[in-house]
Amino acid sequence: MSLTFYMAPMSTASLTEAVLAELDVPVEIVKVDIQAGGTRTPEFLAINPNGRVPTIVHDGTVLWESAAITLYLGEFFGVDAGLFPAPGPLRGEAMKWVVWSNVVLGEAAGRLSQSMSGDGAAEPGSRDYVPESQRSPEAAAKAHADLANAFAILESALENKPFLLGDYSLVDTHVHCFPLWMQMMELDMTTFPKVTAWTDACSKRPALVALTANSE
Ligand SMILES: N[C@@H](CCC(=O)N[C@@H](CS)C(=O)NCC(=O)O)C(=O)O
Repeated sequence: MSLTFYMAPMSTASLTEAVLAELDVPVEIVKVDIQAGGTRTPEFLAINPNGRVPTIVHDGTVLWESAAITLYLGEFFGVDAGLFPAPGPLRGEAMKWVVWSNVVLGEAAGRLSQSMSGDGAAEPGSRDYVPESQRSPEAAAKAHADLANAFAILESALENKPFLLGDYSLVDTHVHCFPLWMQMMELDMTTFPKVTAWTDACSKRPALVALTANSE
């Protein structure tokens, strides 16, 4: 089995990094320096024409988009590891939450980050960088409202269960990275106590604690 993971620290690739840490599968890690143009070389664009990380190559199959990667790794390695549901209704729930987290929650979080300057905002040189002149309080307020709405959905999903599918799964590994990112951006999360407690519980998973310790 061969598995290569193209990543950059503190990027969307952190989601895949967390999923791989939970799965504990042998992986070759290739660090790509975004600021130095590592995502725009002909070699990298030949693997991922979007020029973005995360990207994985598993036994010759190239995958990009973090949600697709989590679902693929879940299906391939996670079912046997007891971290991802077999095909059936719970698998559908897993697909729903992972895709939603990228398309709705992550999209709003990305807009909020782009509307801010300083820590948490995309660095100059990144494709996602928005120059100061193009940032506006209106865009920030809209991103904030959309994010609050997404967190409210997550808060009510966690009303009666500790994890999104009941038991801990790769869905939690993936989705909790978004509120974790917002915590790092010092977003006030006090109105979402269940999301905060769940994010903390996910971060305390031994594999994720070890991952954080190794990357410091
Ligand atoms: N929708 C993609 C987003 C990936 C993405 O935006 N990655 C950024 C890092 S956070 C990137 O690789 N940027 C490269 C660049 O700016 O050149 C996913 O979920 O995988």
